[in-house]
Amino acid sequence: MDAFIQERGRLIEEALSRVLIPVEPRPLYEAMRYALLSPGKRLRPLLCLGGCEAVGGEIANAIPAACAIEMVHAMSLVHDDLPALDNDELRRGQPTCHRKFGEALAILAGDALLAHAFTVMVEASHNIEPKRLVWAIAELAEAAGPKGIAGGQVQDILSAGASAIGQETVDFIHKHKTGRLMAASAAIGGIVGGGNAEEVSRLKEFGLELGLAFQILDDVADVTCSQEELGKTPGKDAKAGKATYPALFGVEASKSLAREIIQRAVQSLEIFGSKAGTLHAIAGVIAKTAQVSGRLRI
Ligand code: GRG
Repeated sequence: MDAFIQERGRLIEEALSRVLIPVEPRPLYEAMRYALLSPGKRLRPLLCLGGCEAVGGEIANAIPAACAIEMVHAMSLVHDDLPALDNDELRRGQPTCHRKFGEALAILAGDALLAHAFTVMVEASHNIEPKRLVWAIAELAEAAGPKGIAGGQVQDILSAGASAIGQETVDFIHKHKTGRLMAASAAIGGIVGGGNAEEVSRLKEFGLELGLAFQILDDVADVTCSQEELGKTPGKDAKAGKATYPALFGVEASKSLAREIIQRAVQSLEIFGSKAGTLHAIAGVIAKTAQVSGRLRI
């Protein structure tokens, strides 16, 4: 594991532990904390810090936004696991939020995480110019909504079990469901770090392509990994009749396509030179799982 990433991971973990100090109603905070603080890779907050560094920004200024992004991600996982969606029992190696707290509390914890993410982003971002903060908020909101995660998830549901779903639809789903939040993560880091429009746009291109490759590899892992390795139930995509890269092209071709996409993604980082070190390291870790069929570990 890259020491660079490890160090930034520690900063994120510490900050996350401070964003949800429990008050009343305690059970709501408990469910929110359970979803947020369970052991995830913190890939999106890392992308946010990496984007900030790439434009020469101070990473302390990107920490509140990085926490907000992880809150949105955690919320999407909680809702994804619900009986009405994936109906999963295991997430991050632990019982899913609704299994532990019941469905009503899990739905509300997800809702509260989504809303509170924006409070965290605004309250703690004292050093960010208001215009930049509004820009960053708009990016995060768009990545979560119909043009992002929610839109991708609906297309995913509509496509499950349907015949003749091709690569174009799968790319649409992956880019919306996964890519847009990764794009926003890197871009928001660039925005709060003081980057210009061109730099932010390159960070977005990078994150979107990386997100596509990441989702392809996540789908490969669903086919090739055990429950212990995944921390969630494997084989669910095939069971649900989902169109994925492994279903369309097979495991080996999917891994090599993911590698090509990552190569394309890092080309967007050229303008940042050595300042994009963290982003290169993250892309490198993801690319490595394209060589072995393992679970992505950061
Ligand atoms: C955000 C408004 C809003 C609604 C949510 C349920 C839903 C709508 C969307 C589901 C999105 C989803 C779960 C996409 C999969 C993305 C993905 C690859 C998740 C796994 O990411 P990792 O491996 O997870 O980074 P960890 O646990 O490491 O954080």
